[in-house]
Parts: sequence; C-alpha cells; structure tokens
Amino acid sequence: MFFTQYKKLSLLLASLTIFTLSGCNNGSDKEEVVMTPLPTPAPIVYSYDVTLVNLTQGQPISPAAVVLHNEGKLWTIGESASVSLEKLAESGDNSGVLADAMVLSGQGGAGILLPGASETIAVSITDTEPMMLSIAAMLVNTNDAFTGVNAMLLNNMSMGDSVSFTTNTYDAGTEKNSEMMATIPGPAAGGEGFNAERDDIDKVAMHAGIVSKDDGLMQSALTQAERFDNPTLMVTITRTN
Ligand SMILES: [Ca+2]
Ligand SMILES: [Ca+2]
Repeated sequence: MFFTQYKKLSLLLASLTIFTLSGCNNGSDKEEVVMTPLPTPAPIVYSYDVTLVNLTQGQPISPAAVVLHNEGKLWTIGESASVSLEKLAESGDNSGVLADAMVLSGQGGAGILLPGASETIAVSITDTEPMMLSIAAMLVNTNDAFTGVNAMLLNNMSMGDSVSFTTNTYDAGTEKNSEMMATIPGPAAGGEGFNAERDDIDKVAMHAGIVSKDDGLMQSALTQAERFDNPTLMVTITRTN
C-alpha cells in the first residue's frame, strides 16, 4: 500500500519536473527546450525482378549471378577476366562474382537453366539506391563462354518500369576453346570445370562461337545443337519496389 502511494508520488514529481523544465526560465531569459525524438524513418527497399529465358537449342546455362553495384564492371572487353569471372565462365561457379568487393547485394539463380526454360531472380537492397545491375552466367557446354549484362544503369527505372533485351555471348579468354570432352563441364562432355591455368588469349572478347564436330573439328565433344550464333538469353528487368 505504502509502496503504491510512493510510486504514484514519484510519478507525479517526475511529471512536475518535466513541466517545470519546459515551462520556466530558471531566472534567465533562456527557455529550456525539451527535445522530442523524431520517429525512425522506415527503411527504403529497392527491389528488382530479373527474368531470364534461355534462348539456345542445346546450351544449359549455369545459375546466374545477379548483382547490384554502384561502381566497377564484371568484365571489360580486351582486358583480363577476374578470377571470379574465370571460375564462373569455366565451371559455372557464381560464388566468387556474388562475393565481389563491388557488390552491394547479389542473388544467385536457383539452378541450371535448361534450353527454353525461364527463371525469375529477385534482388533487393535496403537504404542504398543502386546505380547498376549486372548478370553473368556460363554456357556450360563450352570451355569458357558466358553471357550476361555488364553494369546496366538503373537510374531511369521508376517503380513498375520494365526493360527487356537479349544478351550476347563472351569468351572469358581464360581457357582454350578446344571443345574436347575432358575440358567441358556440361552434360555434352562431363569434363573439367575451373583450372587456374590461362591457356587462351587472357582477354575477354565477344565469343567467336563453337566449331563442333559437325563442322569438322574431330576432337570436339559438341554438335551443331550446342552452337550459339544468336543471342543466348532474354532478360527482363522489372523494378518492383
Ligand atoms: Ca576461351
Ligand atoms: Ca583457366
């Protein structure tokens, strides 16, 4: 009983103290100002859906790396590929690209994207407006071919905007295009993936395409079905938040 009354009295005194601080001037001309904390702003989320369609006849495409960034590029034509890109292009391993220092936020594809199949990968970031989006994925019935999007600017995309385009195919330049069974990891060959040796030109370039045994390269594990003389991916990017 006594404790309850004591508590009420304490609360009353505390209220009076606050009133006094805000209402009197302590004998000077200065008024005390009681600061009311501002409400914490809600986090701003920037989200994008990236839909990929494999346009090829016979090239499974490795789980894509989709990344948001504000600087850098995944590759530069005429320059050496990063080791992360080399691994992706030779073995389909996207983990290095997703963990690249420039990446603000990244998301990998769920699995191998078979010819004709599509997949939507959602990528988002909180409280930092991303300036660029990049994508990279391997054509797995090749030595080191990859496709993707390199530092596409996002600054013109408002909520609900979509953009669609097809992608070219590049040679990482980190593995000779022997097309031999022992060097191609995809189902057409089942050979080796990443090898740290760089026995190609060590520069990224547009891919010249595969030759295949149908066109007389007897050592090739590939046929005309694995050719990719046309664009290899259809990409649709939609800003969803
Ligand atoms: Ca190559
Ligand atoms: Ca290599």
